[in-house]
Amino acid sequence: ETAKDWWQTAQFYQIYPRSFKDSDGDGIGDLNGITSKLEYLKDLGITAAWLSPIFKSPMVDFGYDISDFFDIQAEYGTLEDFRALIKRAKELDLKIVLDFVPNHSSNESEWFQKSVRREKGYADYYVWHDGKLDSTTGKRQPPTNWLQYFRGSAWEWNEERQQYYLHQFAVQQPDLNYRNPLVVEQMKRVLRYWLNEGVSGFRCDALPPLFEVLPDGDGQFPDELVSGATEDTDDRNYLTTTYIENQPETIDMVYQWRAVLDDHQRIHGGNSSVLLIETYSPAWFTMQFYGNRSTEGAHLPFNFNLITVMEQKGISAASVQEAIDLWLKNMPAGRTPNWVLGNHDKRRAASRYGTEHIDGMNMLVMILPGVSVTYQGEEIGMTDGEISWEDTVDPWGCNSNPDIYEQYTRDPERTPFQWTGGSNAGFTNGSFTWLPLAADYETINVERELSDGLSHLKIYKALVALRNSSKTLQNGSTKYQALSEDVFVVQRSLANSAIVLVINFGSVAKSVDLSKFDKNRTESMLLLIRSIDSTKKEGTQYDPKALSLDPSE
Ligand code: ISL
Repeated sequence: ETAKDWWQTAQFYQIYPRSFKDSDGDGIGDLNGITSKLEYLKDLGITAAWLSPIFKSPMVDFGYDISDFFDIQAEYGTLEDFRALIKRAKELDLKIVLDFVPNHSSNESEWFQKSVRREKGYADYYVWHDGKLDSTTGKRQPPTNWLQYFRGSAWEWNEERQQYYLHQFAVQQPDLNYRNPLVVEQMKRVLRYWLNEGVSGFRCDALPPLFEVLPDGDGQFPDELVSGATEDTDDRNYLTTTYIENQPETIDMVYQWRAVLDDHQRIHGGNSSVLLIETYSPAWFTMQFYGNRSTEGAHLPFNFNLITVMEQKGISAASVQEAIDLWLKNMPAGRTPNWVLGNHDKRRAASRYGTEHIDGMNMLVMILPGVSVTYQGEEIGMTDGEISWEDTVDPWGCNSNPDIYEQYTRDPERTPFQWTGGSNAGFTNGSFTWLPLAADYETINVERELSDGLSHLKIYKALVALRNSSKTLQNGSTKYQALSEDVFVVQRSLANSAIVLVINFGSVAKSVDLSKFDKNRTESMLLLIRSIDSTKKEGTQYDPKALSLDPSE
């Protein structure tokens, strides 16, 4: 057993900077706010934090539309503030990972402005096309029927250049052209720049749309087919995404970024830095990001199966088993698995799974082998905010209408972090918050949960502490099984020790016979049950033949 590198046993935590902590009273989270809360993360046992984008941006997509990849958004702070954050993190031995948004820039980026004007070196920085003429009306039409993620066409006419440009996200997020070597090199410069500022790696945004299919000999792209997934012709699910997602060149680009990171370490020394890949793709594509026999790729392509499988099939022991199988049975040998319950694009875990399941799900991701990733607020069981149409700011929501926006908007999972039960949940000293608070902040907040006996936060802390210290959880073998429709069990074991998690997803009490699950090892088990520090203490004696579980325990 070779020693594990820091990222292989990391406890990652996603910070959404706009909503984490405001230090200057403007109602918008900022870097100094984050720095002031690094001790909180340390106290939780977090070992690495990933920050959603902090770069200069007109904030159409709240930082995922970057106008200067080498500068900090002024409302979040300055480069000096960022350096202070990195310095404090180093003192606390916390790794900081930045968001890398390679697919597109903001339309306010200098690169795009120059490209519109066809300036030398920039003319082909983006994906430009003349479009086509409708044979009957003679009118100009977009080159293809391709749809953007945020509803509507993926092509926008530019009056000045007299061409269409491709945008797989909002109109204000033109897609960079990765078939242009200048773009490829420019984006590697971005990686090197922030590595030199002391970051420990990158979460790479939106990989599926990085490349599109090559045009034919006449420069024409193919139309997508009607997929049948929805009747709504603006919804991306109306069409297939065969030509605009998951192209093989995308995998190779990630391998090139990995080489940038490894080269940096070879030249400058220090710890390894990581690549985390955001992709909602089928396993055959996702797993390639890890690398192959000859080339290293990303350290961790995110595993979203505990989100996506359960969105489709609901919460049950069987769907949990399916989600775990989907990763562990497809992952190439020798790679590190990971487990994600939520992020800033998905409904809050506590709202999606039900508040009664949040402790069980946190236990699950922390007992499973490899890395777990927590989205800010999951540790206290934050729930979705209720955001009216009038208050809606997410472009995906705004591109719909008052009747259907709730299907699309991502505002509910982005409400300000709940530090206290006081004014504006302790998020800001000012009176304004950029999104309304979730209604439950007076009961669900850090201050209260740190003092309450059996809170989500206390359970979370106990779990992370166990994970960080337990060789069985770090190196042990893994066995898991749905014992019935409701009861799921995971066992990690190393030599003579075993840690077992039993979850009852059902709404009635259950008696479970664990001896069927593992005949040989029913004695020295440390059982993790929801009531980790109250009635059922670690190491308490249980009858493995008749373990009683309360509903949702
Ligand atoms: O949100 C999604 C599923 O719920 C995805 O379709 C999402 O749009 C996709 O995974 C890309 O997301 C990332 O890039 C977007 C940005 O809006 C998201 O916040 C980010 O996570 C564009 O940069």
